[in-house]
Amino acid sequence: MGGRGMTGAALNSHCPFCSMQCGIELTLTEKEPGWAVRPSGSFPVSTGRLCQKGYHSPRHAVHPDRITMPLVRRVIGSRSLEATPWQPENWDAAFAEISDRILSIQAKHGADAVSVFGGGSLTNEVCYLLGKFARVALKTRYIDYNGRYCMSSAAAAQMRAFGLDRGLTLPLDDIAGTKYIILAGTNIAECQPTMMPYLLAAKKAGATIVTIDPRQTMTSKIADIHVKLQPGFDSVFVSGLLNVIVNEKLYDEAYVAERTSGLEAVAEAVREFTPEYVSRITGIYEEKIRAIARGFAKAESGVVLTARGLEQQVNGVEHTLNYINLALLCGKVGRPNSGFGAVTGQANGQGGREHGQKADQLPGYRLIEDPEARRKVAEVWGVHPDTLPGKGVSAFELFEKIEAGEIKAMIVLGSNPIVSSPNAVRVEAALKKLELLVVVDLFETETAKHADWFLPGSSFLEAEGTLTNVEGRVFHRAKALDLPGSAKLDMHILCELAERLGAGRYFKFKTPKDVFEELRRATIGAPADYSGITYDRLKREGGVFWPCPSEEHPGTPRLYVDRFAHADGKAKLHAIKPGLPAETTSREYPYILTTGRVGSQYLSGVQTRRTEPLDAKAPAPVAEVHASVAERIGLRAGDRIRLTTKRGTAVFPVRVSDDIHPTTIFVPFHWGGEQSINRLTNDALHPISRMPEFKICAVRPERVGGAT
Ligand SMILES: Nc1nc2c(c(=O)[nH]1)N[C@H]1C(S)=C(S)[C@@H](COP(=O)(O)OP(=O)(O)OC[C@H]3O[C@@H](n4cnc5c(=O)[nH]c(N)nc54)[C@H](O)[C@@H]3O)O[C@H]1N2
Ligand SMILES: Nc1nc2c(c(=O)[nH]1)N[C@H]1C(S)=C(S)[C@@H](COP(=O)(O)OP(=O)(O)OC[C@H]3O[C@@H](n4cnc5c(=O)[nH]c(N)nc54)[C@H](O)[C@@H]3O)O[C@H]1N2
Ligand code: SF4
Ligand SMILES: [Mo]
Repeated sequence: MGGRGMTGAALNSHCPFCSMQCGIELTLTEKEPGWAVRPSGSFPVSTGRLCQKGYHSPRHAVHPDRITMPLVRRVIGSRSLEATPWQPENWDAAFAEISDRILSIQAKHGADAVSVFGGGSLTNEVCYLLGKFARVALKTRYIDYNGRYCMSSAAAAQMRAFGLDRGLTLPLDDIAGTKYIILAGTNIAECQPTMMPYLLAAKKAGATIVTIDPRQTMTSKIADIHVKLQPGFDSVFVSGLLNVIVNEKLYDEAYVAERTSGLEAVAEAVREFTPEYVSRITGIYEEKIRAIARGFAKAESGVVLTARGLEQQVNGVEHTLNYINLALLCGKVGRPNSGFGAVTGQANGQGGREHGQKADQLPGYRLIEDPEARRKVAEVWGVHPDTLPGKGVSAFELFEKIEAGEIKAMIVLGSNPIVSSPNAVRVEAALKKLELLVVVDLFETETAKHADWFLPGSSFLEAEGTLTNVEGRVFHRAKALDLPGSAKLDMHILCELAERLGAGRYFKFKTPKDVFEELRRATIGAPADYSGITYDRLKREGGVFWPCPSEEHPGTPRLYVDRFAHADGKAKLHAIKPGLPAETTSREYPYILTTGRVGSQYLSGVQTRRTEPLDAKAPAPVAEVHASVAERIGLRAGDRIRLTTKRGTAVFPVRVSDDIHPTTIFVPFHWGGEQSINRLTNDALHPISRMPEFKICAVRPERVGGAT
């Protein structure tokens, strides 16, 4: 542990991985591995539990691979960047040289030639600073972040339906008391494991649980009904449920009349989606459709949760809106033990999308094109509103702009886009075109391999700050360890760089608390109002739900109790016309490739691949295929499978089972290089949310002979 903390003392922190943000208690010890982790008793959300990732979470933070000083590659002559060895450099030289290069690129090509790519694992303070850094220090419109690949379809849908976007409209405690739970495209058992006790408590008290997924997952094991749906058919399936609910007049008439608008259009849109018709095109039995529709509508309380399964599609906003229609028609939003939720993914997937990392956004979920929002935020920042740039483009489109030569430099902080972006070969080629790539990370990631500068940032154990969990609960995470070597806090890297860029007076923050105090002011009266939240309160109360407009305000665990956030106070129902995926199967590419996660790896794998006990459980990606696929391509024991899409090809070990829909092949995405499934995925984007279609593309499987 290298003297980075006090041996024997119990240090409080939070697991850095999923959006549950379980509390951990870290004790440094003399024995290998030098520390011990226990679930912390003081954070109520995780009910004294941790999953495997939480128990092993400190391991990557103290890994010898941590880069602990700035590194540079100055290309000389005709050598390529990748062939040039890293050289250590001191911070002063790093800041001086990086800012010089930024300023000279901007002098030549304009302010927008420099871009920023952020992440959802960062604290609210760093997300806020990153947005301000882009707009005030770099004066560029081009900032976006990895949450675009994550929550953007859910966010667009919730904004449209409710007028506000907070992942869950209800606290987790409400879920434990509900009577009917629909889990669509969400594999909670592997992705938010400590949420399972809430679902199991509900089940024990008599709740019915329905899972909708092309695979029988660990989560579907607790379901009463599993709907094995072909990817892309959620809107069709939900329209079938709505058809039954409308025809049998099962909807909550008083609630729908008083609290929503748009019933007629929805009734009209679902008219043709009779259970017979939906059954014919999805293969789901009519009786199952009727049973779920009746069960959910008649239940005294109910919850619908969605996640990336149906959101990461070019129809992801529409699929989500149809699930929201279901919850609204049955009067299940804004009532006790009821609600809708799009389950947030990353540690700060919620706060990360509220404070200005998004291309069109200012802090507090304000819109950068709204003159009033610009005026308010500019006032807090001490700049003239006219100096703030307009909105930029989404994460993937940043790479398209690099391709087109419009963007010449990028700062990546808290993401590994070469592994996590769709059509990753294209993204890698784009990054190689940059004149300047600066990566702030803990490790030399696949993305950092193409950087001119690597700056060692801070891990979760070293950076104090606030995050906002899956429920919309803001909480405080204390610092547990000192930084390794000469690594710096992310916030200090941004502030010092801003200083060198001539904007130092806007970045006079010493501590995360200083940043939070400004964030509070910048969100006064905003949709995501944090102004009543203070560090003291967070430490005292174990978290506060936003919106929280004053220090006397208790916070808002349950949203929309009296009114929705649209001007008329009503939620909007949306008539959904199911659409096709961007790529449909063909004779050449006869199957659907879908991608996702396994329980022991996390996102681009940078942290968990360096956590031996986790990595040992899933050291490489395995393709899941249905037995009929194996039979068709003549797969034998020990064989591997070659998957080919229009964009690329890769070979994987195979798991054959009947748990997956016969049309579908699943591969997890946590690896880079030859093992990267994102070299095959489609970069088609949703027209509004700009979410890539990670969950559907057309694929050809072929047998690759085994050892024999
Ligand atoms: N272990 C682990 N936990 C994680 C993460 C991780 O990488 N590893 N990542 C975190 C993050 S950032 C996120 S966003 C969340 C993601 O959490 P989830 O969204 O739950 O995870 P995924 O595995 O991407 O997708 C969920 C399910 O969608 C199904 N699916 C695919 N296509 C469709 C479809 O068309 N319709 C429906 N209904 N289902 C479909 C897949 O079979 C899969 O089981 O997890 C968080 N937690
Ligand atoms: N095919 C496919 N692709 C997907 C998805 C999918 O389902 N299928 N899901 C998408 C989703 S939902 C997501 S969220 C993205 C995520 O994709 P990425 O953003 O690439 O995910 P991470 O692996 O979390 O990358 C975070 C990086 O930041 C570093 N890091 C962590 N904490 C800190 C910190 O505090 N400071 C600094 N400076 N660095 C830090 C880590 O070391 C790591 O290198 O992937 C997307 N890609
Ligand atoms: S459930 Fe999520 S936050 Fe909790 S220990 Fe597991 S990965 Fe960490
Ligand atoms: Mo995510």
